[in-house]
Amino acid sequence: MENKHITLGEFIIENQKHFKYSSGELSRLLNSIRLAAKVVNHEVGKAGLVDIIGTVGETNIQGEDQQKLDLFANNVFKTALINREIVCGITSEEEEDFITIQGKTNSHRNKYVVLIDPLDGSSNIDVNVSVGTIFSIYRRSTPMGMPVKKEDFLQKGNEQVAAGYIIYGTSTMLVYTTGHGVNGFTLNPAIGSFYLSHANMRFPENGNTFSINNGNYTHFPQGVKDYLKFCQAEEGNRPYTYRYVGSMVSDFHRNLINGGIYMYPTSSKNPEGKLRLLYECNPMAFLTEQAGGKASDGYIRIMDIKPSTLHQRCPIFCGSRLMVEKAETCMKKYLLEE
Ligand code: P6P
Repeated sequence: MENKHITLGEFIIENQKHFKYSSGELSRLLNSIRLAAKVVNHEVGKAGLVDIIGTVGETNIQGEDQQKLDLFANNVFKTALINREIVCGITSEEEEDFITIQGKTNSHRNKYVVLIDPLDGSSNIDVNVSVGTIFSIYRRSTPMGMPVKKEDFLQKGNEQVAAGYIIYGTSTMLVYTTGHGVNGFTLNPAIGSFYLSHANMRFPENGNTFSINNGNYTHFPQGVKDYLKFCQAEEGNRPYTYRYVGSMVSDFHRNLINGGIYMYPTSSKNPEGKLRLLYECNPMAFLTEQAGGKASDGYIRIMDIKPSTLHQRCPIFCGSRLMVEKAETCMKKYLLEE
């Protein structure tokens, strides 16, 4: 089918042939995410109008104020995934432990586990700044029965079969990969369909935008400070432009289109970094590499990191390959001196 005006549903079916071993479950799983994205988008779009803004007065496993929309999004995605009976387990930023799909017919035979940040950047909700959903999909590693943490959820990022994000911005987009490139779909809210608007998305090899919370500057490792000095030097096409939304999906998406680097390094405030390896860094790293970019913790490839806990944090440098490589050079200089 010619790509012109192809819907996400048609695209998923068209590309079914790429999903090795799948007899349609992965397609149905992606379609359940598509449905949930529309429901969350509707609520995000009117968050200012109903009493859904603000916190529920509780904190999540991360010790962060749980915004009502966080909980809403978490429940919408969980319900959509559970009802389709394709998934045997779910890990969410909003849940302390992973969830197994109990009691559904054959749920113990379902092939996939999903790890999700239902609403990333949720602190931006009250100030009407774009937020996003990030998801990561693996085939279960254990043959059947209830999924287990180590083998099924603590898999390396290079085992992902699909990953993507939804950005609830000036328009709502779903961007995802199944290991065959990255494609972006824009929601037409009038009819509730996602249309292929950004086929085969690629990170420009180089860029001139850097995204980092400069407020943490004094706490950064010297290698990061050196790289920031490089970005801001008057030389060649520098100083680069500084853009930081406070929502990873937004900064990542802009950099994917225009070129750039997103960094959340370690700091004395965040000795392990802030972003979560399983449902933020790994899916964004999969998308990055599929779009020709690079994603590391400053030293090694994000998707080669062996996870040890569900909510572990990880430093991340991701985006245009040449920018990430320059940042890694700055970081590794001090590694050699240690
Ligand atoms: P800080 C949102 O909470 C998030 O996980 C990312 O989306 C965002 O880039 C980062 O944290 C913002 O963190 O510490 O700069 O406010």
